[in-house]
Amino acid sequence: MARTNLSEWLLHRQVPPKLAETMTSVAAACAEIAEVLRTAPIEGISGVAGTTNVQGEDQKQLDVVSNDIFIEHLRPNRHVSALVSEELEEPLLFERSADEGGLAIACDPLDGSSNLDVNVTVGSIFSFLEVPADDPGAHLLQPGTEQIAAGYAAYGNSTSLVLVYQGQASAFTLDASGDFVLTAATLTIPSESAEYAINAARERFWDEATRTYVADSVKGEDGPLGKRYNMRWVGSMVADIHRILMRGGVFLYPLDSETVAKGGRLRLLYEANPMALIVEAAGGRASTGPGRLLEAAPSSIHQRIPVILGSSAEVERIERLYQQL
Ligand code: P6P
Repeated sequence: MARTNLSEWLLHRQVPPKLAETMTSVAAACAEIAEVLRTAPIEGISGVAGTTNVQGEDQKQLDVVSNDIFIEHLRPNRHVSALVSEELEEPLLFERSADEGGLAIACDPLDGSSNLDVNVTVGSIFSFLEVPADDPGAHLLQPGTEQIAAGYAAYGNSTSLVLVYQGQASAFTLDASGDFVLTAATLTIPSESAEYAINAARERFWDEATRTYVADSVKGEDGPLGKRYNMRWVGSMVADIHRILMRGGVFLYPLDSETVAKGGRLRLLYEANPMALIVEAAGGRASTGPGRLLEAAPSSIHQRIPVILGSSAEVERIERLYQQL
């Protein structure tokens, strides 16, 4: 099979040079993170950093290292005006001359890092926004529909890179030479599925819609949904979403009685929005429960949001429950 690499894909998709160069910078950061993760336990850097991030969560050393790698690759890129990161309380603004800048990246440099010390897939999630080069910091709170591209890297058995641009999501795999090789030109999520991903230990906090959906799924063939369901929960969003992109399913981190005060568990700008853009491009559906996720208006760069996304028929089923209950 003729091999297409990331550079050839960017040309083929006619991605504008500024964005193409920036997607290349992010891909290079992900390739470097993959390399660091591969031997992290030997280097003794899989543990906690002894610091907490803006969310008050213990930072892993690799959270900080991954964030630094993103900065190292984006600072020299003259098109990038700003970086929003889960690991940075405030946006990082880069000094650019009058004819430079115009792009911002919102990222979670290393998502799922609580899985690092048990060698479970983790990932980097990123979103590309256009911002005025002369005042980038004032224009970062854009709804997900405004993203000009998005993607994630999944550091698993192999390193996958998924990118979405103009309504088409593609997947690449990192080869031994450090090049990303196209392995799926167009990702499509089956509209029907029988696999849901939720942290079932949170049942006591769930709202009625979530409780009803999961209870109906557990009833299997004899229940109202008339088919046998399976459950998966990796505890790493990138791993769960990648599985859904590859074979369908639905991912739920809904608003519940414990997370309602914070607006949800997952972050809007750099976890939910990029994943929602990818899922919708693949024919899936992305919801907050009551509404379309990509239309949520951010109020702060670290805002949290409920996330229900994946196979369209399953997400629609859940949305109908939110309307009824
Ligand atoms: P819980 C990882 O910390 C993360 O942000 C996502 O990657 C993952 O889906 C979720 O949190 C796991 O949450 O409550 O099951 O630990």
